[in-house]
Amino acid sequence: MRTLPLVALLSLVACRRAPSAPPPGRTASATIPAVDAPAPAPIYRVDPTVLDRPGILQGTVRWRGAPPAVTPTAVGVGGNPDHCGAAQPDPTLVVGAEGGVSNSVVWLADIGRGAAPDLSPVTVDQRGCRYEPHVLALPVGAELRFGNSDHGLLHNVHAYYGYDDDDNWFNQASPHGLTVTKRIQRAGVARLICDAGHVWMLAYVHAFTHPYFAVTDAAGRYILRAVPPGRYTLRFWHEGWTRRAMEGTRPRFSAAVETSRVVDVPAGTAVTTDFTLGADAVAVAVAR
Ligand SMILES: [Cu+2]
Repeated sequence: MRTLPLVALLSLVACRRAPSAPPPGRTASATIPAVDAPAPAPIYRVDPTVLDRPGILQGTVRWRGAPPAVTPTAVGVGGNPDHCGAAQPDPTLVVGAEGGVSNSVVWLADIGRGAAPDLSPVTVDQRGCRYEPHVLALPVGAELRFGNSDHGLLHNVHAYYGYDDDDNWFNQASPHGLTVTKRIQRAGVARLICDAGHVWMLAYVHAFTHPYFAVTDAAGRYILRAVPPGRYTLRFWHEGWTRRAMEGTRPRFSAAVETSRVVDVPAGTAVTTDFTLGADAVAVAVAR
């Protein structure tokens, strides 16, 4: 089912952004307005009265062309090679057999009313010296639980809000067999790294005040259900995949790739918006 013109195209150049500064945008061509400067998110209220005939927003994130080679990180002496092996894979870009890009996040940036968020706990495991999953999304108020499945190995979860190391969330030792729980209190993106010598360990936690978000699966698919009819700003995020620097032995990657587009969701209708990523680190949204 499609409700938007095929030609609607929007492309935004990826850029590094501060949490309070939305990325500058540029409209290539669009029959639906591009979003240059998203407005601040409204206060979200649970309101069943707007859910009589909800719609669905769905789509796929695909890689255009051949995926770039990703560089494994060598596990040095301080990284417990007896547990973690000689090298660990780069977690940033995962492209499936059909070109689907997992670990992208898609959400509604400006929804004010709708369904209640699911506050079930979400678990991230530390297994094989990696975070599983690598990208998580959950609502404010939900519990984030950390497990450590690496027998005999101490991890240390250090969480920062944003992309730099200057806004501490928590710093928590995570021994094998112990579950650590943190409640999500702030919307936005946070970054998890390990301070126990495992410099390749990296995860992202996206938090929202509403339930309208999704992380793409192994086929690159996302789906937002129970969307009240209306016009929304659909936001796309991928963490970025180019190594730009080493911080000691820890790799630091390029800025996240982000874009937005305006979508109309008619009552009782499924609307499809796909996203394409490429080596030029530009995200393109196409309605179909
Ligand atoms: Cu660790």
